[in-house]
This record gives sequence, C-alpha cells and structure tokens, in this order.
Amino acid sequence: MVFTKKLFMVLLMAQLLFVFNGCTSENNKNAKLQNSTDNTSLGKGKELVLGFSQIGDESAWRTANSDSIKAAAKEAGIELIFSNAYQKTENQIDAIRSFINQRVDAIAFSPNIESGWDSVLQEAKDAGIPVFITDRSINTKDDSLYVTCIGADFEAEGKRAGEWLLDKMKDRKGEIRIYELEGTYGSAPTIGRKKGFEQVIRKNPNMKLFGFTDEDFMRSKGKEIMEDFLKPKDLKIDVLFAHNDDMALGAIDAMEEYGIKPGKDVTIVSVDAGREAFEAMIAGKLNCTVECNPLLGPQLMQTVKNYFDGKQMTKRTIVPDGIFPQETAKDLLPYRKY
Ligand code: GYE
Repeated sequence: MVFTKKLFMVLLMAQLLFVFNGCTSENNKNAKLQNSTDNTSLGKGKELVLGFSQIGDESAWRTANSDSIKAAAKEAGIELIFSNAYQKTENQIDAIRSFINQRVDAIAFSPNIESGWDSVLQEAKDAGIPVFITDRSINTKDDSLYVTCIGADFEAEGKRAGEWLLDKMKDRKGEIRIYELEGTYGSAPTIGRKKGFEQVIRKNPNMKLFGFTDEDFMRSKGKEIMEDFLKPKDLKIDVLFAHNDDMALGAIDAMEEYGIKPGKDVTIVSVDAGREAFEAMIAGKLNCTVECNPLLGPQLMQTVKNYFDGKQMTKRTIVPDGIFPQETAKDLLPYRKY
C-alpha cells in the first residue's frame, strides 16, 4: 500500500515535470520566435515586454522623463521592466545584460555617456533583441546595433543659448566673463551644448569663457561649485551658462548666500525649461531657459510598437524644442507640463 502510494507520487511528479518542461520549451520556442527577424509576428497576441535602463534621477528633467516613460508604457499596454542606474554607466551595462538574459522583447535606454556601448549592444543584437535609444545619443561606428535614436539636438540647444546671449549683450562694452557649468563629462548633452554655445559666443570678441566644470546635471553640485567660486570674494562673473536648470538653480542659491543678485548682477541662461526655471525667471533670478522636452514616453512606445508592426524606421528622430526668455515666463508657466 505504502509502495503504491509512493509509486503514484513518483509517477505524478514525473508527469508534472513533463508538463512543466513542455511548457518551458514551448515558452522558449515562443521567445525565440519573438526575437526572430519576423517583426510582424510580435506584439500582437501578447503584451510586449520592454526593458528600460534609465540613467538615474539626477534632475527634475530626469524625473519627468521617467514618469513619462512609465505612464506611456502603461497606456500602450507594454510591460515595462524599469531599471535605475543611479548615474553609473556600469549599472546600465549590467541592466542591459540582465534584460538580454530575461529575453525581453525589446530594450530601450538613455545612455549616460556617449561611448562604450558597442559590446553590450552587440550582445543584444546577437540575441535578436532590438534596442531603442532615447534622450541621449551614442557614439558608434556600427549603426546596426540599434533601431533608432529619439531625442533633442543638443548642439542646437547650446547655439540657441549662445545666440540669446549675443543679442542680450550686444550693446555691452568691455570684457564679458562667462562661466560654464557643464553636465556629465562625456555625455551627449554636455558635448553638444558646450560645442554649440562656444561656437556662437566666439562671434563676440568681448565674450571670454574663463572657466568651466562638469557637475553631473545636479543642483547640489551646481551650488557647491558656485560656493567655492564665490568664497574668494573678488571673483567676478558676468554670465553663467548652466547645461541644465538644476545646476543653475543650485548656483542661484549659492549666489544669494553670498549677497550676489542672480539674474541681475549675473546673467544666467540654462537648458531644460522646467517649471522651477519658470518660477525663477518670474522671481527675476534666471534670465533665460532653452527648452529640452523630457516627455518622450509616448513617442518611444509608439516607435517600439511601429517596429513590431513592421513599419519603416528612421535612424534619428529629433524632438523639436524652443527657447523661453524671462519676459515670457509669467504667461507661459500655467501651460508648462514639466
Ligand atoms: O538636460 C538634464 C538631465 O539628457 C537631456 O539630462 C538630458 C539631460 C537634461 O539630467 O537635466
């Protein structure tokens, strides 16, 4: 009797194992099918799984960007595996590798810095998983490693800031001392904004870029570096160009601590055009902000879906941006979405 019971259990286990194995190999087969080149067979019957590696949460821009991606995935019926890299490129590489191991249907990421992605993207390609780049671009010789890149033209943003400054200072005589607060070293927005801005300000020989530091797009770091600057007291800055609003806001805090009137004693221009920048402009502390739209979620999800529907892809999509000088802030603040 005991023996029969035992035998029954063994048989039952064997059967269960068989069913379970059958399922996994069926799943594996499906996963392989989904990663094959036949894009059109994907995303129709089942929910698409998208692994997204976010840079971190260094700024208000990034928070708005993460929120937009999460909300848009939900809206599009895409299952999102969201991973925060806390501003470390190695963490992003690990996250992408883990997405490959989980055999997600697609991978999207916003690359912290421009270079160093080729090996991990090759691994994704070898696994048949399409990669979508959003926000920041990468530097690679092999375009086939990703499907498309959706984001702003950072060089154009830097130029826009420079042109606004040229116009603002057109009647000013004598040397104009400019300090530049850069974002993350080696990142696409830092490289582009710096290049565009510096190219334009060269047109006015009075404009002198006398210093720059990279402060990772963080408000706290913008404040710290400005405090260090202002300590010697005799330091004179006419203009501050910050690669994002957060660093400008941090620098504004520091200037106020040292009795300097931001927006008056120092002309300040930044990038992003978030709500806090509008509030600072209304308060007279910031003079201009160049727009960089973080609400990229809907466009990213639509692009992923289009890909799986077999639609034609463009390699690069530039998100259009504007510029908001102080005078426009009061009227426009109620319409700002981030
Ligand atoms: O300007 C900054 C953020 O990559 C465009 O990253 C983005 C930049 C944005 O931290 O605030």
